[in-house]
Formats: sequence, structure tokens, C-alpha cells
Amino acid sequence: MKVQNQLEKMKSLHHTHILSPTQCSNTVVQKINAPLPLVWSMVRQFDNPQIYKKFIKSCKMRSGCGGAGSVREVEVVSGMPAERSTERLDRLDEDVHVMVFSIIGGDHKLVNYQSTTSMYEDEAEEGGGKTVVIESYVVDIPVDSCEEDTCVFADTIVGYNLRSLAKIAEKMA
Ligand code: A9S
Repeated sequence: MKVQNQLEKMKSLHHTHILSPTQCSNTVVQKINAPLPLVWSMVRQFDNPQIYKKFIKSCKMRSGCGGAGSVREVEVVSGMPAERSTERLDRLDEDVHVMVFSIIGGDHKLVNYQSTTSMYEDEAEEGGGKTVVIESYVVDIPVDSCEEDTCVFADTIVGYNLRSLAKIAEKMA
């Protein structure tokens, strides 16, 4: 299947969200020169986001042990507009390589934030070993903010996290 079809297929399967009028959403795509199993092994560790999310200082499991339904408490590095976030793993599909988590608490302004991350092996690249990671989110627009500012903020964090994931995975590949 052609690259564009793979990306479009994944977007329609996992990253098409129904929004309420007070929500916004976006999708970030990151190409990684590393095999999918390696990239997935990093993303799937719900209890260890700090291996590539550099804004997270520490992570403690509040309930569960990494499977769907688990809840983590992340402590955020200083300098960010928040100190902590409580997050629940909604879905971890080891066959299709899809992870969905929701932010359910914390001292930040990302209310009803839900992130979906999926990935596929880029067939366009002969020789394989290339992974395309797609991350989309849906989040409430705070009453004192606007859609653009809310998405700019989330896009910045998500983009940074995916570039960090790429850098670390490419070093390990
Ligand atoms: O961690 C993610 O995958 C995505 C986001 C948007 C996390 C954001 C964050 O952890 C900060 C980086 C601390 C920014 C939370 C939950 C709130 C913030 O203000």
C-alpha cells in the first residue's frame, strides 16, 4: 500500500475525533528511522513516560500495573505551567500498536485531554526500519483561552515529545 494511503488509513481509523463545540484537536506526525518494535516498546510503557517525555520528572503508578485502566501520577519539571498531572490509560493495543490515555487531574489547564498514539512501518522506505508515529489529541478549550492558543500549547508539547522519541529511538536502533 502506498505511504499516503497508510497515513490516511491510520488517521481515519484512529485519529478522527468527534468534538464538542468547546473542544479542539490536532494530529502530529513523526517519522522515525528505527524499527516499529523498538519505537512501540518505548511508547507502550505507561508507567515510564519519562524515558522520552522530557517535561516529566517522575511517574508513580496510582493504580494498575501498566495495563488499560492503570492510573499514573506524573511530576512535571520546574518551569512548566503545571507541577503534576494524573493520567489514565484507556487503551493499549499490542497488535495494532495504539495507545490512548486521558488526563484526569492535575494543576494544569488541559481539561478532558485525551491522546491517541498509533504507528506503522513505512512501506515506502525499502529496507524497512522506518516507523511513522501519529499522535492526535482532543482537549477542552478553557473559558479564558481560545482554540488557537490551546492547540499551540498542546502541539508544542506533543511535537517536542515525538522529536525526543525519535532522537532516542534512532540512537538505540
Ligand atoms: O504528556 C503528553 O503526552 C502531552 C501533554 C500535553 C502533557 C502536558 C503536561 O504534562 C505538561 C507538559 C506539564 C504541560 C501537562 C499535563 C500539563 C501542562 O501544563
